[in-house]
This record gives sequence, structure tokens and C-alpha cells, in this order.
Amino acid sequence: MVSGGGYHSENLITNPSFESDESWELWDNNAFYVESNLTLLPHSGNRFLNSQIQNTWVAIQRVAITEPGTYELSAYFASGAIDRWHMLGVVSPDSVWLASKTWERASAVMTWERRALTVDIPKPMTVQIQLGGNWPRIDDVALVRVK
Ligand SMILES: [Ca+2]
Repeated sequence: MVSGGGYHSENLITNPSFESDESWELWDNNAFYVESNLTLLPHSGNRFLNSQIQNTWVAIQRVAITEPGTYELSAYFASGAIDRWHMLGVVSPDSVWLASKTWERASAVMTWERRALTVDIPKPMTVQIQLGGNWPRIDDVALVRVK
């Protein structure tokens, strides 16, 4: 797929659909991978990330950016009956927030909604991608260059 700017929109996230235990570091003991079940089907594949935590970051992945530019970080989130808040963030190697955003709950219970933010990465660096929220269910994370 080629974006409007002519760049190949290669997803730089490894294991973006949580189909294995690789590459993601879970920050909380109550964050775990869930197989497809009757309550919520994964957005894609057989598994998604489930977090029984309150309003914090739950998973990180470090990504080496070789080309400076504007990138979009996106993920699909699903809300349960009482939970809320979906969070995405990008942190530099010296712990500076390059971008972060918080959204309220999805508009419908147990429905996947795409959340996205853009982030300018001014020079080659290894950024830390952060996912979080309040009891968030997350699947299909993508980091692609858009400009
Ligand atoms: Ca998945």
C-alpha cells in the first residue's frame, strides 16, 4: 500500500496483532493476551491484548526509526460496559514525550474503534511506543510514515 505522499506505508511494529508473545513488554501483571472468545472477537487474527488495569500504560515496544518524518501511530481499542479511556504515546530515548493522546471510551460496548495520532520524529532514533488506558482491549497496532 502506498500513502498519498508516495511512501510505502510499511508498518514498523513487530507482532502488531498480538498473535505471539514477542516484542511487546507488558508493564502490568494484569495485562495479558486473550484468545478469541465469546465476549469479544479479536479485531484480526486469534488474539488481542487485554488489560485489567486502571488508567495507565500497559504495553511498550521500542522501534528504531531510520528516516526522520511524520509518522502515524494507530491501534484498535474496544471498551467493555464500564471501562473507559484509550491511550497512545510515543517517547524519545531521553524520555521526552513526542506525542500522546487520550480518548474517552468507544461509542459502543465491545466494538473495535480505531484511534490514531501523528508524531514528528526529527532525527533517527529508537522510540518507545506506549499503549494504555482503563481496562483497554487492544489489537492491530501500526506505526507508518505518512510524510
Ligand atoms: Ca490480533
